[in-house]
Amino acid sequence: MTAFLIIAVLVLVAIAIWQMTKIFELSQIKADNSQIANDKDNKYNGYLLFAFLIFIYGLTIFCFWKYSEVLLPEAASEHGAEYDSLMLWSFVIIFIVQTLTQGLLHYFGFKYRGVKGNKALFFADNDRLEFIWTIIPVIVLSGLILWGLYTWTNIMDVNDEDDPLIVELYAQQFNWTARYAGDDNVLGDANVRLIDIDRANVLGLDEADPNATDDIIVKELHLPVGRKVNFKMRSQDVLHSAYMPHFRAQMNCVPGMITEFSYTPIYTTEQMRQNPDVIDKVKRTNAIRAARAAKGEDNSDPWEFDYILLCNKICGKSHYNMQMKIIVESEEDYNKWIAEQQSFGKTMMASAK
Ligand SMILES: [Cu+2]
Repeated sequence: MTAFLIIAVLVLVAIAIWQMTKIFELSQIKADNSQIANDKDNKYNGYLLFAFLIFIYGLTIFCFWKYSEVLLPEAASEHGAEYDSLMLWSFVIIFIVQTLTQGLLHYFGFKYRGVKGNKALFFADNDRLEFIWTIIPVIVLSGLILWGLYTWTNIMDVNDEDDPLIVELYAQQFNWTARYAGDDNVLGDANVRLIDIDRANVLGLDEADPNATDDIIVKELHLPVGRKVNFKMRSQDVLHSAYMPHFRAQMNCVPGMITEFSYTPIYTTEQMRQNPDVIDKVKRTNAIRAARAAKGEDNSDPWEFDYILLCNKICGKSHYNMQMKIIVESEEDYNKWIAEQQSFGKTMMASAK
C-alpha cells in the first residue's frame, strides 16, 4: 500500500511538472504556436467524441447482457412487486433520457466543432426553450416522487391490526439474534444495561416484565408463509442495517432506538428454490464451486438457496460475515418449530440452577 501511494505521488508530481512546462511554453509569444487547435485537430476530436459515444453505448449493452443474471429473483413478499415496478420504471426513464441526451450531446459536439473563420452564433436566453427543459423534468420527477411516496406509505404499514407476528431483530458486531414475542405476541421490555451474558440474558430482557417470560430467542429466523411479520430492530453497538433482499426489505438498526419494518412473505423457501432464476443461480454458483473443489480450494461445498438477512451498513471488520438464515415455511411447520424452542423464562430458570 505504501509503495502504491509513493508511486501515485511521483506520477502526480511528474504530471504537474509536465503541465507547468506546457503552460510556460504556451505563454511564450510565438507566431506558429502549434498548441492552438486547427481544423484538423477539431475534426479529429469530433470523431473521438463519436468513438466515445459508441464505447458507452457498447458498455451499456455489454453490462445488460453480462450482468442481468446477477439481479435478484422475483420478490418473495407481498409489497415486493410494487417496489420492483417503481424501481423498473425509474430505470427505464433514466435509461431513455441518458441514451438520448448522450447521443445528442456528442452529436452536437461534433457538428459544431471549431472551423477556422466560423464564428459561433449564440443567443443569451430563450424563454420558450428554458420553459420546456424545466417543465419536462418537473413533471417526470414529481410523478416519480409522488409514486415513490405513495409506495413508501403502503410498504411502511407497521400497524398491529391484522394480527402480525411480532419479531425483534437484534444487531451487534458481528451477528444477528432474533426474538419472538411468544404466546402473548408482545415483546418483553429490554435494555442493553440488563445484558447478563453469564446468565444467558444476551439481549438484556427485563426479567421483571411478565411479557418477557414467554419470549423466544433464536439464531435462525423462521417465518410462516402468508402472515404479516412486524420486525422491531435494535442495535447493541453501532449502526447496522437489516437487509432482506429477497423480500425487498431494509431498515437501519440504530443504537438507543427501535426501528420497524413489516412484510408478508408469499413464497416458502421450498417454493423459491423452484423459481427458474433461483435454479439458474444455484447452477452457476455450484459450477464455480465445483471448479474450486477440483483445485482443492475452500468454499467449494455445493450451495443450496436460502433466504438471508444481511447487514447492509459497513459496521466493522467482520461486517461481511453478519448474516442470518431465514426459513419461510407453512404455518404447520412453523408452529412445530416454534414449539420446540425454549422460552426466555425457561432459559433463565435453567441458568439459575
Ligand atoms: Cu452490521
